Amino acid sequence: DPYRNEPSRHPALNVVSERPFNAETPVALLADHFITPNEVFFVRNHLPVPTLEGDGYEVQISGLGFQGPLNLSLNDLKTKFQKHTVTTTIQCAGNRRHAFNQVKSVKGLNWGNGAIGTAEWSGASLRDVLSYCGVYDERARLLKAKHVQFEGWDEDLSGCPYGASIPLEKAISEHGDVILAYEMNGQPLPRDHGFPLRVIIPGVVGARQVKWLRKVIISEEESQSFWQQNDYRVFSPSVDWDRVDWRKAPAIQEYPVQSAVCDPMDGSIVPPDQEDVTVKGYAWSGGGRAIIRVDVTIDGGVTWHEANLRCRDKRCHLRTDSSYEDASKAASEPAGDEEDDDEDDEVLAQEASDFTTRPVDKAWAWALWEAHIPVPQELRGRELEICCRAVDASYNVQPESVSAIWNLRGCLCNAWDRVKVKCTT
Ligand code: MTE
Ligand code: MO
Repeated sequence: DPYRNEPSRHPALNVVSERPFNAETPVALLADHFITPNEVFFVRNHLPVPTLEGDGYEVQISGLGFQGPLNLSLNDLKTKFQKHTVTTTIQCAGNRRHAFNQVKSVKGLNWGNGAIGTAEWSGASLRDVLSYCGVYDERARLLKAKHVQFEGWDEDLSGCPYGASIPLEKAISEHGDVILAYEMNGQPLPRDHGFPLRVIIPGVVGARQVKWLRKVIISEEESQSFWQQNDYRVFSPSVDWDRVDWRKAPAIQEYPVQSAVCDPMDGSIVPPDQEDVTVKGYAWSGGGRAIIRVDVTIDGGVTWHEANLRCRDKRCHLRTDSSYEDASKAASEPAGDEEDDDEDDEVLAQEASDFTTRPVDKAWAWALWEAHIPVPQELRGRELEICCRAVDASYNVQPESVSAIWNLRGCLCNAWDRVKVKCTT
């Protein structure tokens, strides 16, 4: 049984599939914590979890620009390179897929809104590691290197490992903030999240952020893995499984703009005499594009209400541990110290609303939001549909309908989120 050595898991996770293990964070929990706790962070595994030891663990770096493959131990990564921390949101390309299934069924795990989370990841910067190995911009270009491939220790029955790649540019850019992470929220990586090492690629879809990292390969070609070539691509709604040609769409890298309602939950009940309804959720965009606005409506888009944003953009950039003492202190505080956390968020909420002083690029982490919407007399006692949509720093906005972006594999569902609540007792 390839699944006999799976780690134990927190009972609060909403399991989407047992083998391989896939589970989402309960959405009510997402909206309440800027940093998602490790134990309830969503898990997306394609294969059994490999059993690895930190001692003796090595990652192999090879490919164009090298004399030969170079092996770096976990200890090398911890001692030869500066430790960097980046606060970033990871979202699965299949997050919110259930909404596509309501239009016409798609192939894939039926994720709700909880295949997303935010953590503080620490490790060596991939840029530092590659430059240590002798890969620097000019030389890499001369050698026609264009991609960095990653392979995991998890394998399918034919011995094929999970794999993915990103453009070399993202890996070696000063602004890429890609790290080989050995810590998640100040703890060694949990087994489900890649122990002992994974790659964290801010602003990019979850599928490229390979866990249980075994190899890094600099190459002219993209990863040839199934997941890079024949999966995680998006086609027109008219393309079906008989006609799909995977070469006709690029592999997903940066995620588009997204938001979802976390509270109230779909199908919940709001007292009929309530004068206003409080709505909470998350918003995020790929490529470091900050969320600049979230709009919420309860009347189908006739009236929009602007939500208050809580974000920590200033802390989302890659940083060395010495320069952000307050942040590392906050991260090491025991969980459950909620009061301090909230105060912190409020200060930042004020800063967040001032775009003349706040940098809007490289916002790797999400914004949490909250709106208080008056319920007009005529809507009380009825069923309400709450919709939200976010706008990012490039003024990208979420599309209105799910059917317009339906695709056979059910990836990148970012249409307005819609939640129905009943105003009855
Ligand atoms: N890495 C390996 N080795 N194997 C996997 O199955 N799944 C990917 C990515 N990295 C995967 C992987 C996908 S699709 C996602 S969304 C993220 O891991 C999820 O990361 P998490 O499980 O830590 O939340
Ligand atoms: Mo994913």
